[in-house]
Amino acid sequence: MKLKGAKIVTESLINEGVDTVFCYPGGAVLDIFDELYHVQDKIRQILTCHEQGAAHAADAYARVSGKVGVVIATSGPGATNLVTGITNAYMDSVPMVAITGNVALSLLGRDSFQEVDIAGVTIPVTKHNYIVKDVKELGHIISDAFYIAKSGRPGPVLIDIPKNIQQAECDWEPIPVREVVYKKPNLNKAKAAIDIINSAKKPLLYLGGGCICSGAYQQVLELAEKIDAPVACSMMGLGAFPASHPLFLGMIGMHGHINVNFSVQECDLLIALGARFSDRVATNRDKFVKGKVVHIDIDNAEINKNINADAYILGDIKTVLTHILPYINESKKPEWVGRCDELKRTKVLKETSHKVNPKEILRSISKHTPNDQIIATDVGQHQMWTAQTCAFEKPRTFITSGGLGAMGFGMGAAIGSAIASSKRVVLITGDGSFHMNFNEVVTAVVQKLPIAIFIMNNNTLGMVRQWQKLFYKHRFSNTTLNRPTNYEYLAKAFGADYLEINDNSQIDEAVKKAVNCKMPVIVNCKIGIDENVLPMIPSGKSVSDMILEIGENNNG
Ligand SMILES: Cc1ncc(C[n+]2csc(CCOP(=O)(O)OP(=O)(O)O)c2C)c(N)n1
Repeated sequence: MKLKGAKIVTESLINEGVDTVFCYPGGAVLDIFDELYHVQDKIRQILTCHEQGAAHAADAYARVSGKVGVVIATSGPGATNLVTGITNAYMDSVPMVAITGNVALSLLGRDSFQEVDIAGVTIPVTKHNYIVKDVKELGHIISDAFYIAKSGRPGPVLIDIPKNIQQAECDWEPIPVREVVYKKPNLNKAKAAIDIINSAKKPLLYLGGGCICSGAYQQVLELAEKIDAPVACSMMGLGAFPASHPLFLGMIGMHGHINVNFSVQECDLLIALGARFSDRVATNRDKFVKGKVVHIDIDNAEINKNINADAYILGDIKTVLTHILPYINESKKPEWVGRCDELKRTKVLKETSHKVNPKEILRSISKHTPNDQIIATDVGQHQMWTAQTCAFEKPRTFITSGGLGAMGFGMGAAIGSAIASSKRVVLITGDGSFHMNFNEVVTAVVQKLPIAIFIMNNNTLGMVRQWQKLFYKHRFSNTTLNRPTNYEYLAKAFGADYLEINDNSQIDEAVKKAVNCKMPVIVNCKIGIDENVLPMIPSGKSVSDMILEIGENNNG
């Protein structure tokens, strides 16, 4: 059948199983939006306040649902506003398709109104991108884009569609959706890794986000229990293993639990699964691990990139584990497990009490929510407290900006999470981060999304203040906020509810109310300006340099 390019876009999206898009219109995508108008019953369309919010929402939608997130924006500023969101998805390996309009082909390259070479801009932060130059290619490009976004190591793909291509007509037939099929690992090549695993006396699993996007929970659990290996997660891996399981140790890395980083020092084998040894985990690459390393990952480029592997297997974690598990010998290691337990019991951070203790709020949230509660965060201290304190029992429940660390991720992420799950979502944000994206509270109100927004309001850009204390002798350059924002008025102005926590004694009641909200509610948590995130291994340093307390008046 003969269709307009813009109609090919909507038909192809429907054909790919897309039921939700996050979007913002403009001149260069009017044709596509006109077609979206006709398919409102098939594709839910979430109009955000800013394209960045739309991109973060599409990203979180993908993380929660396991599907490809879709965002649509206009040319020029619409397209450039997507860049942070696209980069965020790229850094955290999230499948996303971003569709942008552009000026007509005849106007490209002439500095036309709202013309930006968005394909050029996003080359380093997309898995692949396209400028559609012929309407006959459009259907295949969309089909390829979805396949590329979700196959191998997932990531974002951008399709830039000039206006005349949206208006041109050509024949279109639905293209069968290509499912991702993973190759079985070559067992001969995997033998070295299997032998090392079978001979380890003190193995430790290090789980990354790859375990979550692969859906390998059952296999990871089986491996851990079969070889009696305690389990550490990177921030991106939280939720890949139930936090209540006796073998679970906690989070690894710069702000990881003390015991976990000590266990890594003592293990004779670290089995990294879908994890990439980022500099937030291997803060000092030379001293990070003394034992052997077996690395299993889907991305060849990750092998020996940051940490050398004694053996590796390339492939999707679930597929690889399914095939190698029969060759892994069952073995009990009570001494090693006991040692890790002892570290877990004894290497505990001393917590001092505060008027409003942010960790107390997070513990209360854990207590009053189901074990599949989705918690999204922004970026800063509040993010690390959440990662350290909340017990993530299920995969796809901790939605956070890992690799990019993008303040402003939170509100969009909470919206995408709520829409993907049709459930109540908790957002933990900071006063700095919230000011970057609170416009999207309006989107949440319009969509009637039950999102409990906890602002850890410390009147500062807390994480940066902490670095200024430690490394810049308490010179607080541009981090103390003193903003007069009245969060109650702000909530009311946008149509959201409002609660306040001024004292630890108010925590439980406020949390209970907030996590039962039916509409967005802002909870203003007035925590102290000098709360710190500890422990901390400074960049480039190792476990022996771990900081366990920070004096407030010691001039750094
Ligand atoms: C877009 C962006 N700009 C700057 C930073 C640098 N940065 C990292 S954490 C942080 C402070 C965050 O402050 P806030 O959101 O109030 O959270 P807190 O650390 O106080 O919990 C800043 C400025 C960033 N990560 N992202």
